[in-house]
Amino acid sequence: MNTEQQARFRTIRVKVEAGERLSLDDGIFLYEPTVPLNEVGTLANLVRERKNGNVAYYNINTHLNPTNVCVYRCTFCAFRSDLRQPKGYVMSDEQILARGREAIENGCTEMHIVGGLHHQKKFDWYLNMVRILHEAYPQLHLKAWTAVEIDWFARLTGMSYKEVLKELVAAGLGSMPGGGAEIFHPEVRDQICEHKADARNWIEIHRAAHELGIRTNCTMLYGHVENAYHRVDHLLRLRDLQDQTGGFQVFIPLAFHPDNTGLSHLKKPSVLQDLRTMAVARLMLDNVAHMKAYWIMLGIQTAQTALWYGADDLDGTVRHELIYHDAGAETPEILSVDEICRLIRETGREPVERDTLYHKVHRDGSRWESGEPVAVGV
Ligand code: V47
Ligand code: SF4
Repeated sequence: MNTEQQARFRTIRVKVEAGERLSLDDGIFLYEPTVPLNEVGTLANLVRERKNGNVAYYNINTHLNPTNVCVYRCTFCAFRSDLRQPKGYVMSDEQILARGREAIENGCTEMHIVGGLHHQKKFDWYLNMVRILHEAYPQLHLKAWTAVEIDWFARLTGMSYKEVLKELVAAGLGSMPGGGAEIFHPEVRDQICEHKADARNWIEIHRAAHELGIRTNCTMLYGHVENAYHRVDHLLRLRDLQDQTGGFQVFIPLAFHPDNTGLSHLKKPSVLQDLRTMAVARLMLDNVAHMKAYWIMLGIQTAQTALWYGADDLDGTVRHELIYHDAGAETPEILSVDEICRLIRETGREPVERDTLYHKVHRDGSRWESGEPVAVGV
């Protein structure tokens, strides 16, 4: 760093130490490669430890992608299929219920459900899936449907976002995942997913969910055609909504995986970019309690390192993940509880099992119950 940059960094450090907010320009500055990653990481770790101490959270979860057939054609997506392509599939109710049974037998507390927007399936198909799973396995928390899917259901039915969400909650929906956010700025969004829900739709759906008491997650897909300005702008839009509602539980930066996508000429982001993005996000999103290092897409070693660059959560044991594995992720398809705890301890952090809503999980043999909310500092 030159002298001017050193002075700028000192000002940012003072702000972070005092718990003051960083600006758009501060965030863009922290992305400059000449600002040492270690310094940004150390600042992010300060906030991480202030909020979450030495704990690293994980959960025991499974994924369900009921169909990969999708009307949209996001250029970054390797998972989707056309209606008549051989790789297209639609799961039956029996297959879906079998996944629920398998989840319970394996001690899962959560099922993460997202998929394609099938050309011929009505809202009732998606709604019924939530209902049958919830009726059969009421203890399994259903974290289901991204804002892109909620927007699609509203288009299919003519209902408002809140009406759609209320029906899903009545059927058994527990919370919403953070997917579909990609990059909000239209300069990027128009290039990678021009047809699906835009930034305004995404934000309004999460606002509607928060107003109904539904907790949600938030994400950012980085490492493709966006630049530092687009990333920090995205984080600030999330921070603004969080100021208004407080409904986001965790932010998950999603590293782009190019294999088998319309952007396969791009390289996947480097470990340095992964760690810097985690750290800058931790620093900008001062009002979000948790940062998730999603090991499936970061790779295990980067996810472990990220626990010292702002992250306090490794997501879960995960079974049946398809979206990243279709796009070239080389991580295993599942980690055992022993492995995930060992990986956390290896970093010097203390593993704690949480449920989807960030309550501690207490286990007694094959039985489990959610306990107290995890403590989060300011
Ligand atoms: O919206 C799709 C991303 C998202 C690729 O809320 C890709 O706890 C990288 O949102 N390379 C879906 N990313 C996954 C998601 C998620 C994952 C884990 C936890 C949670 C949570 C949410 O996956 C999509 C898109 O942003 N995605 N294709 C790809 N080739
Ligand atoms: Fe469809 Fe989602 Fe893939 Fe976009 S990211 S093409 S909406 S499955």
